Amino acid sequence: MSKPKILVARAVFPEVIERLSQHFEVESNQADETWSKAQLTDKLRDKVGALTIGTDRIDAEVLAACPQLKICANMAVGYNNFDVAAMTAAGVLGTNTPDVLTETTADFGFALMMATARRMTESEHYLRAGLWNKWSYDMFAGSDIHGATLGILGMGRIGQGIAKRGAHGFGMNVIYHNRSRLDAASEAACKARYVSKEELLKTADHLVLVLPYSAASHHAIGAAELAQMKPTATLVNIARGGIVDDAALAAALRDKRIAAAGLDVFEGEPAVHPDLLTVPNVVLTPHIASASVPTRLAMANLAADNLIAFFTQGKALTPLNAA
Ligand code: 8YV
Repeated sequence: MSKPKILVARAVFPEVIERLSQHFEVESNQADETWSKAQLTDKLRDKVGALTIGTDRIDAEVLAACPQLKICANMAVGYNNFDVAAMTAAGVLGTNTPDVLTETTADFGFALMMATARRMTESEHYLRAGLWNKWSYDMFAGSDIHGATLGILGMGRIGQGIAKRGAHGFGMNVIYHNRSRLDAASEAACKARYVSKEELLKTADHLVLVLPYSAASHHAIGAAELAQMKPTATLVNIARGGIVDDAALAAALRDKRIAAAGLDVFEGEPAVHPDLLTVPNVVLTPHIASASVPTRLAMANLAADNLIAFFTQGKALTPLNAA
């Protein structure tokens, strides 16, 4: 019997391709070519499954052209690249990779917050440029992490991971806002207090964004929200581009309406708003919050396991819809 045909849309660990090849006829993209939506659609046309990443858009148009498709396994916890309603209507299952990246991503969110507050990128550029010829008392003086108020917008698994690091490791006062309030035990574990979005913006010394992207969270932080923050505050976005209005943020950073920002995700990435590249008080990283070797391997394996379980046992491990 011939094996089911799947597409692995982006380059991935060779051992994962090898595992998948035991179960499937795999078309892969180990050269990591950038495919247009039309090219992706064309490659998916004769496939029953796909391993995708956050930039592979699966919507009604793609689904209509690929009637054999049964499952798309995203190698990401976020899945705003999937039109889940259209997938359900087309009978296509979506899966993501929760849990395996929580701690690694929380580590990175915390690291980015610290680098932002303590001006690490800015000061390294200064040193590398050969500008350091004497020490001064206020040279790159930033703000403290320990004892400060940590605000978290979006209190899912990763948000709670960051809250725990702040509360237990650094004695931070943790406040959060979320679509729904956590239960008392989860709040206690994070030592976190639920507040309104307005109070969060006004009170946080360091505000970390960890909410999923949707039409409702588009530009959740724009000029009006930035205006409510303390002039000494920092903002960190490890969630998704589009949650922050990057043009408004660049203007706020330039005018010192907030002290600094740390950004791992961008509107329209891999393009970065040109104004963000010219302001010094921002730490910029290329969407790497989950990028430790063990975690990326675990994500790829979980995506592969979803495909294997779906075709061998009729049930995926981490489904997003009931298709
Ligand atoms: C992914 C991410 O690496 O999991 C997510 O939602 O943003 C990252 O961990 C990226 O989206 C590639 O799929």
